[in-house]
Amino acid sequence: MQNLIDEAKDILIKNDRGDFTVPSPHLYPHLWAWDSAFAAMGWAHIDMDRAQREIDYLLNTQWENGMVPHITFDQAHLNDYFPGPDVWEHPLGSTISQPPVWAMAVEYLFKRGADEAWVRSTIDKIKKTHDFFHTHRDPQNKNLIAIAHPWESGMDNCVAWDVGMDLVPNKIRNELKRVDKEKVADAAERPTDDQYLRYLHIVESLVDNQFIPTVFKTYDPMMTTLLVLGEEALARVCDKLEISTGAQARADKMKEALLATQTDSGYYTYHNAVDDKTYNSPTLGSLFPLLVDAEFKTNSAYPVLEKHIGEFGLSSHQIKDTSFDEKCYWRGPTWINTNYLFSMIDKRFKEYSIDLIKKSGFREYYNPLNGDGLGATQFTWSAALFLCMVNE
Ligand code: 9WN
Repeated sequence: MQNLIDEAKDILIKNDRGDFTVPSPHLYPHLWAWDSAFAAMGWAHIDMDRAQREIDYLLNTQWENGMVPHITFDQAHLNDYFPGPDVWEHPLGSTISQPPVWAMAVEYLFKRGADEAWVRSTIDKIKKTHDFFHTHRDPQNKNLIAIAHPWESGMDNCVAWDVGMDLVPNKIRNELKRVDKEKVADAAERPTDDQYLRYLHIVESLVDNQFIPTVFKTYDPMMTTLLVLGEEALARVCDKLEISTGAQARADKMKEALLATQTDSGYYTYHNAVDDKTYNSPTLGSLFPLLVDAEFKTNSAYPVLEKHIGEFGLSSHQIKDTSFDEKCYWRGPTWINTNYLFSMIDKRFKEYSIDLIKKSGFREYYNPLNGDGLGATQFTWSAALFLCMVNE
C-alpha cells in the first residue's frame, strides 16, 4: 500500500503546474474545474498550503456572474488540446461550468486544518458560484439544475444526454481538429466525431446567444445533487465560522424538488427543457439523489445501485441495459470520483477503488467487468481521491 500512496503523491507532484494541477499531462493539459477541487483534496494529504493555492487559483477564474469556467487554459499548451480559445471565442477558458464540488473541497480542507482566515476568504466566491447555477441554470424555475452542455456535467457522453443531443445539429462553422483520439490506446474509449460535432455546435450557439443556453438544456439529477451537497457543505462551514448564508435553505428547497422527481423504476428523472420532455435513463447520474437522502437505505433507488455493480465496481451505466458499453467513457466505465462520492453512503466503493488501483494503476476510468485501466494514465483525481480514501 505504501508504494501506491507514494505513487499517488508523485502523480500530483508531476501534474502540478504551480497553482493548479492538470488532470493528466498528455490528454488534459489545462485546468479543469471539478478535477482541480478533487486535486485540492488530495493535496491536503501532502501540503495544505498547496491545497489552498489550488482552490484560490480555481476560484480566481470566476466570471463576474459567478461562473467558474470548466476549463482555464494554460497558454503554453494551447496546441495540445481541442477545442481551444478560437472555438470558445474566449481567450482564458471555456464558457460553461462543471459540477460545483469546490465547497465540498473547502470543507474537506477546513476539517484537516486549513487556515481559518483562508477558509473565510473563500466563502463569498463559493456562494457566488452557487448563485450562478441558481440564476443561470434553472431555465424553468424548478429549483433543479439544467446543464448547458454535456461537458458541463463532467459526464460528457453519458447515455442520458443522447435525448438532448439528438436535437442538436451536427454542423459547425469551426473545423473539427480532435487531438484526443490519438492520445488513448483505443479511440473507442472516447466520444464519437458525431458527438463532438454536436458538442461544438452547442459551444458556437452559446457564443451566438450571449451564453444563454438554447439548443441544449437538460435538467440533471447529478448536477442538482452536487449543488445540494455543495450548499450543505457551505452551510456547515459557515455555521462553524458564524457567518449566515442561507445555504441550507437553498439546499432544502432543491432537495425537496429533486427527491420528487423519482419514478417507479427507482431512478430519478432527467428533463429536457428544449422540448419540455421528462424521461428516465438508467445512468449512475440518475441515482445520485441517494447521496442527499437521509433515508437512503429505504429509498427504492438504493437496491437499483446493485444493477450498476460489476465485478470491479460501480458502473456509470446500468450493466444489463442495451446502451451499456464497458469501455466507452461515461457510458459504462467505472470512475474513481463517482466511487468516492458513493463511498459516502456505501464503504464498498472505497474497497472497489483501492482494488482497481492495485490492479490497474491510477487511470482515468476502468472497465467495470474486468478491471482493465482505460483512458488517460497518471490521472490526477484517481490519485488524489485514493489519498483521501486511504486516509479516512
Ligand atoms: C471535456 C478532465 C475532464 C473531466 C471530465 C471528463 C473529460 C473533457 C474531455 O475530462 O472531459 O471537458 O476532453 O473529454 O469527462 O469529467 O473533468 O479530466
